[in-house]
Amino acid sequence: MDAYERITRNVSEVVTEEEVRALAEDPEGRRAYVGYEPSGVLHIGHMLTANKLIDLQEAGFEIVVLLADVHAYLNDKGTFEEIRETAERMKAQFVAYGLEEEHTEFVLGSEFQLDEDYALDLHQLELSTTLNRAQRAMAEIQGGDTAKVSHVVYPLMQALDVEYLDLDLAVGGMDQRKVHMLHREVVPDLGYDARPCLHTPIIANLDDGVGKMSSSTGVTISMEDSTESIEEKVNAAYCPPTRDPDPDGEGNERRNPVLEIFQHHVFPRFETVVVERPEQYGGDLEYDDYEALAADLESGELHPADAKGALARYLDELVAPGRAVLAEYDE
Ligand code: NAL
Repeated sequence: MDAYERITRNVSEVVTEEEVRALAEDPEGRRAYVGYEPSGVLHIGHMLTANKLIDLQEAGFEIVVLLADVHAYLNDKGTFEEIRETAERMKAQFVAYGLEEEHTEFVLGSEFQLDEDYALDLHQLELSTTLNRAQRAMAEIQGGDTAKVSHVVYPLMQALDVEYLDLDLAVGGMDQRKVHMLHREVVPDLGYDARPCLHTPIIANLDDGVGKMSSSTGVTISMEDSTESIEEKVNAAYCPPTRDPDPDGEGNERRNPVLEIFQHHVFPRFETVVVERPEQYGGDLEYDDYEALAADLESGELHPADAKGALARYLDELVAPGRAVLAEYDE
């Protein structure tokens, strides 16, 4: 797999292909980043962007993980003290998940977002951006029902951070794309270069294959899940014998979360995937890539129940190191 292929595999959007191709030609030492509002427990959405960071590390990138404490505060996620504490836990779970520590820099937003230069640049963006534009950028990120002034400051800060962290590539889920587009539109006015972006897909809810899997609205998998609870959730998952009919999540069709997790979480992290089956049902099946597994599910060669059994085992393996970290914190 060449660098460009590795950098862009499994992504929903590349902005722009030309700019990312230029990075892929010389990826050594380039800086890619993701930002997260600190939360105490990593869930499958964090793990998905982390898989992309691991791809980027393998391609030679340095990774910056922004633990966006000020953003979490602006999005009403708790007191500043509480948020700081969860940031530490989050960092430990990312390292356990597989980000190489020697090529990953963890930065707290508050380390630079409270500086004078930053505040003045932010105020300049506030002057040049309409309320409507900022609110649209925030629509998919905002928590709570009532829009607060903080919710329009938030995307402007995120747009500015890319410059302040001296980054070459911004990575985020599709829910971040409007903020990244805002970044590309507004930072040139401050005399900064707009940066290219990669957007990863949002996986469907496990239980019904609709919408976005998140802890607030549906069944998700997190580092808090025991082996048994992963088995239970995966066994109860919606798994029609068809491939994803709507890979970019643009429509309202029900999707196949079991296949999506195989594609985005299992195959990127394991060379081969073994589906265990008793001899009387044909014995074990082995897959080197997602396409082959999806084709077998579609043809009926692979039964959804067997696919789910394998999925639960691999997810458990991915979650286990983070689960151990959380257990240490709870002691
Ligand atoms: C991501 C988030 C917050 C601040 C950021 C700053 C720079 C780059 C990325 C950032 C979190 C993200 C979320 N908006 O919804 O989780």
